[in-house]
Formats: sequence, C-alpha cells, structure tokens
Amino acid sequence: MTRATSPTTTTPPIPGLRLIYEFLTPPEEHHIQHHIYSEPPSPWVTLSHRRLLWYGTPASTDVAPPHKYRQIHPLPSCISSIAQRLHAQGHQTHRANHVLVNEYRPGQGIMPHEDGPAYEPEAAIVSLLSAIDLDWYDKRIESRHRPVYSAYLLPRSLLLISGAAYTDYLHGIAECDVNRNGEPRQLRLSLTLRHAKSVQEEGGEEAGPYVAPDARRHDRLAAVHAFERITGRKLGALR
Ligand SMILES: O=C(O)CCC(=O)C(=O)O
Repeated sequence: MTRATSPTTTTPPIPGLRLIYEFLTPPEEHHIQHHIYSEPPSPWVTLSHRRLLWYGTPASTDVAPPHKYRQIHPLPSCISSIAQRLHAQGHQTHRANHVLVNEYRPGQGIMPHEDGPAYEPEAAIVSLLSAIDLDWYDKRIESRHRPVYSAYLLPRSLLLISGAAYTDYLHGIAECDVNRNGEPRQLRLSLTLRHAKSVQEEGGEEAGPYVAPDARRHDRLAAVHAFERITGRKLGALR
C-alpha cells in the first residue's frame, strides 16, 4: 500500500483523487465548527460509530426525508460558500446541494463504502479539527478488502473524488485510536459535499431512509427513527 506522508503530496496514485492542503483558512475552520456545534441536537443522527448531520437536498437513498420534504435543513451560509467556491474554482462540475457532516471521536470510523448513483459522481471531503487516514480499496481486485492507498487528511484539507476514484474504489476509516503515523486520534469533523440527483433523474420512486452499507442493526433503527420523526411517516416494515 502506498501512502501520502508529506503535506506536499497532492496527487494520490488513484485516478480521480486530488488532495489539496489548507483549503480552509483557520478562521473559516473555526467558523464552520462553531456553526455546527451551535445546531440543536435534534438534526444529529447518532450511530454507534459516529454522528452525522445533513444539510440540503436529500438524496433518494438518504436518511433524510423524500423529495416532498426537500430543503428542510438548508445549507448555512458558511457551508454554502464552500460549495460555491468548489464550483467556481472548477473543483466540482455540479454545485453541491447536499452536505453531510460526520463527527468522529477517537476509535470511531466509517466502513468501506462507495457514494453510489444517488449523487453526481463527484464528492469533496473537507476535514476539520484533526487528521485521519482515509483508506481506499479497489473493488475490481480479488484482495479488495485490503486498502491500496491511504490518504492522510490534515485538518483544513480538501479531498476531491471523481472518475475512477468515485466508481471503482471504496473508501473507509478504520475504527482505531491512532493514525498510522502513531499520533493519537482526536475529535474530527468532516464535510462531504455532493450534488444529490433528483428522484426523477434517478428514475426512482419515493425512497425510505438511507441505510448505509455499513450500518449495524442499532444504526438502522436510529436511521428509521430519525426518518419517522422528521416525516411523521411510520416505517414499521423496515424495522
Ligand atoms: O469523514 C470522511 O473523511 C469520510 C466521509 C465519507 O466517506 C462519506 O461521507 O461518505
């Protein structure tokens, strides 16, 4: 496995992956963090291995409500300005309309997954507060359970995912207390900015809650509860 070790490494060996350091300024990082932690507890969804919060247009596969409840939680200005900048600077073809905030405490992570067809095939991950290793797995090879690359995401960095990185690889964060360089993990926030396709574009019907591929039973129930609370719909059959 190869690994980015120095802050000057910006071209990971996976087509469609680009890493840009110091994309956010420290005041921007502080402002976004402050906004996120000023949110009331209700929009947060607590999973057993991380917490998440979403803004913007729900994707059809989301824990967020279906299309008739769109924009219940609009992007705050400190985050929509990031979406605007990514688009204006040519980093994203489609201006992000969907932003997922993930919060990780030491020992927490996210199972290897792909972002899938509910979004335009490009994603941007902005890291805040502390560094973490984001592991990449090649879906096309037999040893697909072993990472082929690990991107060391420093706070304020931007990771851009498109092309083969979006379609042919999974990405995930190991649940451990230390990064590969031996530094202890600390509280981390990330913003994942994507453009959710409309339900019509996808050709789908109204969808239920997003149940992430890595979700454990406990998490599936949390997703169902959040969906029911927001939409007022009962999803007994999914329990
Ligand atoms: O927190 C991260 O860096 C990864 C987030 C992620 O993979 C996702 O939101 O799909």
